[in-house]
Formats: sequence, C-alpha cells, structure tokens
Amino acid sequence: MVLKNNFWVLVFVLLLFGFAANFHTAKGTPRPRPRRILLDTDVDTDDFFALLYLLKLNRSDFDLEGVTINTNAWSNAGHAVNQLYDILYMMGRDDVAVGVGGEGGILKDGTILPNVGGYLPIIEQGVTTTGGCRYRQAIPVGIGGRMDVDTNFGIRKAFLPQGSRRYRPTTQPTTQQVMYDKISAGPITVMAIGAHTNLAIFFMKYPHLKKNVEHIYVMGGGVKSKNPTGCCPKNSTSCTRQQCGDPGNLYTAYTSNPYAEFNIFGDPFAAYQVFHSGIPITLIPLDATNTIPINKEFFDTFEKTQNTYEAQYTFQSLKMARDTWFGDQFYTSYFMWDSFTSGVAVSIMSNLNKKNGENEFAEMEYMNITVVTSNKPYGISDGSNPFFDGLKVPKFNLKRGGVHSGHVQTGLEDPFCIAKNNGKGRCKDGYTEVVTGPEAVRVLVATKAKLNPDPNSPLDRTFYKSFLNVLNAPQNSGRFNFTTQFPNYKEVLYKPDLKKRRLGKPVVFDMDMSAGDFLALLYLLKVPLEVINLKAIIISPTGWANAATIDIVYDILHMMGRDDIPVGLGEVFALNQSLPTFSAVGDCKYIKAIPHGSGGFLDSDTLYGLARDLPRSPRRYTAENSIKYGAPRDTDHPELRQPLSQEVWDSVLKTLDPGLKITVLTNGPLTNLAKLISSNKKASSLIQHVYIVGGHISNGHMDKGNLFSVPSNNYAEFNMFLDPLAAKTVFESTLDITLIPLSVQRSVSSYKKILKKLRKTKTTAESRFALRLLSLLHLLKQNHSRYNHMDTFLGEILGAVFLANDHSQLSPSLQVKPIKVYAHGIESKDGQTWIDVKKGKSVKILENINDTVYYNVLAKQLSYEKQSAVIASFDEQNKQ
Ligand SMILES: [Ca+2]
Ligand SMILES: [Ca+2]
Repeated sequence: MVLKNNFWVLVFVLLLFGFAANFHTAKGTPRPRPRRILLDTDVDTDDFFALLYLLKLNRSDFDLEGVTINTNAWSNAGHAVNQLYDILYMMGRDDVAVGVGGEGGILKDGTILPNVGGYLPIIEQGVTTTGGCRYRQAIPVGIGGRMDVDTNFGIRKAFLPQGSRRYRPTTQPTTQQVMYDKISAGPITVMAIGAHTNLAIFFMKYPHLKKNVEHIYVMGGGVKSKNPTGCCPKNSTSCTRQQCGDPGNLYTAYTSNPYAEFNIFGDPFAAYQVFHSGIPITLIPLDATNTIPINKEFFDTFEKTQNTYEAQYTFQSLKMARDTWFGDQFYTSYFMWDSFTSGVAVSIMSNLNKKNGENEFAEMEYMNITVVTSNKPYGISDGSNPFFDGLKVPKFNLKRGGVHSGHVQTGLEDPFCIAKNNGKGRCKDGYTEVVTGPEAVRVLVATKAKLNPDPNSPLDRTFYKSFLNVLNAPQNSGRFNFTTQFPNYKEVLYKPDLKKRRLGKPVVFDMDMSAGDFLALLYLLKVPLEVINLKAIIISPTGWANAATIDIVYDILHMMGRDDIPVGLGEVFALNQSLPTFSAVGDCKYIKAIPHGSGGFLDSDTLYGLARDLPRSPRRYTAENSIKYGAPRDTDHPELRQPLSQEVWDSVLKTLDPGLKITVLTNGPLTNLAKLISSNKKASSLIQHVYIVGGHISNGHMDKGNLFSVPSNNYAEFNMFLDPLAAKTVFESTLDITLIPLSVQRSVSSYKKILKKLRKTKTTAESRFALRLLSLLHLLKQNHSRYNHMDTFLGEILGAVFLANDHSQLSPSLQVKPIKVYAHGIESKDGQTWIDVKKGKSVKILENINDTVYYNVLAKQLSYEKQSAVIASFDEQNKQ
C-alpha cells in the first residue's frame, strides 16, 4: 500500500512538474527563480532612467539586488550615492544594497588589496584614492557636466524624498563588498552602464567568482557606428564638422580620439578585462543607441503621460537636459543609452528560449571584437604607460610587446594622438574594435533599435513605448516625492531686516567648502551684524569639494536665516588649467592631490554625512539659465539661475556704500580673487584688506607643509598648491594682505580643547551642529589613518575668528615680511611660499595667538543666543 501510495504521489508530482514546465514553456520562459541583477552605474541622468525601469519590473521575474557606483565618470561619489539612496527610498526599495568607494589600492607589484574604491582607472590606481585623471578629464567638470549630474540640474533636491539611508563615513558599504556579497551568493546578471573599473577589479581579485556571473550587459563602445551629431548641413560654409561620422562620442576629445565612447574610455584596461573575462557579454554600443534619440515625438508623448513620481522625475530631468542643451540638436543628439540597454537586457532575459539574443527592442548580431587599451607600435617605452615604464616586471605580468604595451593616451591633446600631417585624431584607446585572431572575443552586439510596427503610433521605436508604459505603470511605483513626503515643508526665504541696523564692515567670504570652511561660515554668521556685514559668499570649487556642494552653503544660510546673502559659483579650474580650445574640460594637475575617498571629496561633498541633517533651503544650485547670460535659450525659470562668482563680486562692488571698502577672507585656493583683480582693475582699490588662510613659511627643513598626498612637495600648503598661479597673482598685487599660515593654524587645531569648551558652554542649534561635526572629525582622526589630516580643517577656522575680533583680546603677534609664491608648474615646488627680501611682497603674517582665548572666543560666539538659527535641522523644518 505504502508503495502504491507513493507511486501515485510520484505520478502526481511528475504530472504537476510536467504541467508547470509546459505552462512556462508555453509562455516563453521557464523561470524557477527571479533573475538576480547587479547594476554598476556612474549615476548620470540616463543611468537612473535605466535604474527606474529595472525597479518597475515584476520582482518575481527580475530582482535588482545591488547597485554599485562607478566613481570615475560622470558623477562624484558623495552626490551620486545620496541621490541613489533617495531614488531607492522613493521606490520603496531600501532593501537594495548600495556600494560606493573603498580605501583599498593596488600595490606596485600588481597585488590588488580588498576594497579598491574605483575612483581611478586601473592604470592610475596606487595605494590611495588620489591619482591622475588621464581619461576622466574628457568629462566636463562644471555646469553642463558633473555639476549638473551631481545635482540632477537642481531637480534632485526639489523632487526626491529623503529616507534614512545616506552616506556615513566608515560604515558605508564599499563597492567591492557589495559586489562580493551579491556575486558570491549565486548566479547573477550584471549590467554595466558606466566605466568598467569596479567590475574589472572584482574579476582580477576574485577570478573564481566569475562563474557566478551568468551574463554581463554592457552599454558602451562604438563598433561600426558613425556618430550622427556634429555634422554640417550641405553647402554650409560657416559650420565646422565635429564628431560627424566618428565611431566614438568623445565630444571633448574627438580631435585626439575619434574612436572611443565615454564608458569604455573611462577605463579601457578595465573594459578589456571585462570583455576578456570569459563571461558571456551582450554589448549595446553607440551603433544601437544612435538609432534611438529622444526625438520630439517621444518627448511630447512623454510630456502628456506622467502618471507616477518616477515618470515625473524622469521627464523633468529630460526636459532640463533639453532646455539647457548647448546646441539646437537635442532631439538628434541626446540618446537613450543606459535606459535602452536596460530594456534590451530585460527583453533578452525574458526570451531566453529564442536564439541569438532575439528581443523586442534591438536587432542583434554576433561580432568579434576587443577593447583597445594602447596604441601601436606595441612594446615601446615613451613614458605614457605606467604598466610597463620603469618596471622590471610589467604590472599584472602583462606581456611586453603585447596589446597593452603601446602608447597609452595621456590627455585630451596628447600630441601622439594627433597625426602630424592632417591633424586628425588617431588614438584608439577605448575603441571596441572588430578584430580577428587570438584577441577577438565573440560578443552579441545590438546594432539598431527596432521600429514600432504600428504605423499610427507617434512612437516609432518599440522601446519608446515600453519605456513610457513601464515608467507609468501603477505597479511598483514611487510612494511619494519631496512635497508629498513633507507636506509641512515651506518654501520660504528668511532674511533679517537690515534697514534699521548699523552694519559693520562689509565682508566677502571666499571658500572651497572644506569642513572647516563651513564652521568658519557659521562663525561669521554669529558675529554681530554691527561688527561684520557678510555681503556675499564666493565658492571656489578648485579645492576640497565639488561644485555641487554649493547646496550645503545655501542650507547653512537658510538655517541661520540669511537667505539674503548671495552665493557666487567660481571657476571649476585653477588658472590656466582648463583646455584653451575647450574650456569645459581640463587636466587635474593640482586638484588630483585631494583624495577622492575618505577624508577627501566623498566626505566634503556630504559634509561627513551630516549635510542631510541641515534644513533644506529653497535656494539651491539649478541649471535654470537665460539668454541674457549666454545660454542658448531661456529655461522655464531663468530668474533662478545660479550666479557666478564674478557677477556676485561685481554686484557687491557696485552696491557698496560710498566710502566703504570690502574686507575679504579666503579659506581656499585663490582662484576667484586672482580672477577678480586681473579682470577688474578697480577691484583692488575697493578692497580694504584680504585675510588669506593658507600658505606655509617653513622654518627649516623639518618644518613641512601639509601636502600629504604629494610626497615630492614638502613645503607647500594646500590652498596655495591647488592654484599656485592664482596665489602668485594675488601675492604680486597691490592688495593689503594678512596671511594666516599653517604654523599659526596648527597652534589652534586641538580637537580636545575646542570640544571641551563647546561641551561646557550653553548650546544653540549651530553650536550643537559644530560640536557634532568636530566630534566626528576628531573620532575619525583617532581611528582611521585616512583621516590623519583632520587638524587642517580645524585650523582653518582661525581666519574668521581673527578677522572678526578685537585683536587685543587674542594677543596676536604679527610680523611684516616679504613673501613670494612659487608657480612655475613644477609639482615638487608649486605653491611654496618663502621670504624674499629683494623681490617679495610685504605681507602681514599672523605668527602667534593666545590659543586659550581663541578656543573660548570660538565656543562662546557659536553659543551666543543672538543671530541664532531660525530652523535647527531638517527634522525640525518638517515637523507639524
Ligand atoms: Ca552611465
Ligand atoms: Ca578651505
């Protein structure tokens, strides 16, 4: 009986299985489990279109489990990670792991340490997160580039809700950790829609885990593509043909490299590792994406159908991309790159029973390709290739004379890359080239977007329809946006009534947004208006933070009720560092000294994770622009446009009461000040005095500067080094200068002492914030070697305190000395300052200060009950 019973159970089970299998086959795909997905993205605008598309899919079919951030491309890590957290929170997906950065490195012998952050292409990766921008320099840094991506044109903070996940120093999961967790857990599909650094490092470090990656879908490269942008109309004489017909899309570097596409060019060696990993690869190159532009019909249809928050966010972003587009060819030159890739990938995965990657959205073809990482002739040694140059054994045991051993493109105008006879670009770094022989990898390539068979639809590509349907579907849609999450948030500006006040000396604060600068700013806002009148803030993004961090300045001003103070955005390049022929891009000669990861940009851009606790200002960076200021067209709200430092300066100088002059405090590189005095002759005469925080006057060979990341340069200080030419310009001007150099800053950078004082004094919202930030910096310094330089930031508050106080109280000792600055382009000397009796400029130097009084004054002023915060925090701002 037992046997018989079991028999029937068995038959039943077999039937059930058979039926189930047939059922699935009939539908198309037998799916025993959801397909696990890991997305590696550089969090550009188009990337989150792809991300949202994936998040909308049925989770029992496709489960996005992790997102890792590619940090050496179109966005900056601190801004990218928080935008991702906000998008995932909106979509109710706080369960998706997010990885960013990591402090690991690659040793000289090629050993890959755990947790390499991927901030640098593999060829530039040493043991820290500082290094060159060989490839990334092709990406514009400021407005129109990373500035707009980091802020999503200013829409991000206006639209996205804010959850509890955020970047926090030392506890943020790293990219390699998240990759390890997700890939080691079982079969997974990877989508790579940025540069390939993270993935390549992972495969090089954990080759045994390659077997878990079922497939990699890559957006990148151009195989047989001919770029349709930058072409000239027939018979035109005035038009200069640009990328027209190029395989690649490097619009900032087509004169040296017409072959590469941005993602692969971001790290060609990494892409080579991924393509040659043995894992099946499907490539969605420019060949296909060039055939699916955001055309007018799609745009107009999208405008009419925005049923979900994610559709709204996507449309608003696309609209701003269109409205700020540099030319009049948006509809033919902005393509669906990453979003199309996500669609093609998902469609292929849904149709695995079909052959050759047949899918709904793209025509596919197998091709034999490789990724070019160096240029012929191979086996040369011309100083361009750190994998070989000066090494006995080439890094990673690469083969001398092999494909990696040629000339590696060094910059956008690398002379090797520009043919002498016709000036044409000949470098192929990053080219996904068709080849035969042992280097060839068989890859499934999308060649064309499929046409919509419905002739009556305005959407003439099948994917247009899917994209709009998926984003607008009610399933898995966003829960709220910023406004619906925080119905009590008010868009009000707080401004003090200055009319009846007797105002003190007018001050302009020029800052680079390092941690100490925010404390200096808080301090200046606490000094009685009768003593100083803070007229404007000028931002110098040539230092410790990226331009998008300007929003933290707005938030602090909002918190303190000072939405009346204008904030001007300065040049993103140090003097003479942008490309003369294309000023949106340039090398990173000086700024490369700042770490990308811990203690560097990642922390500055998030104010060590604390920026999100500040009240949110209705003022923020926006890409809104107007013809009046040289934009190609007016956007919907041109009046909101972010003013530039030069304009803010001009308006301050113009509106100055007769007889008054400006006092300037600089806490960063001197880029803005140098620009001002060289472009406006009258400016110097309207400046009363300049307090410069920075510079180091060495007392002997043991008395070193603070450039810990440039070992060859022992005596410079960061603010001077980051723009030596600007420093030289300022120190050769007629300005009346007081220098607050490193030595005196060091005498007031005891965390213990200031924390003790702050803990003793009664508190205000701002003193509590200062206490939190300082305690955090102190803790980090004590526990992690990457935070050794935290003293630098505490020391830089001194300038604000010194400028604003009765000097007799602080018992300062000042000496007048003749100072020179070195700025001849030599890394080991640039930015050094010294006493030159014959040629130096006489400058007052602050040499000593009573540190006990200093800490007292600082703590007391921050705790002063007047001129205190109007709203204490983000939480308070949104309470009932
Ligand atoms: Ca991307
Ligand atoms: Ca600073």
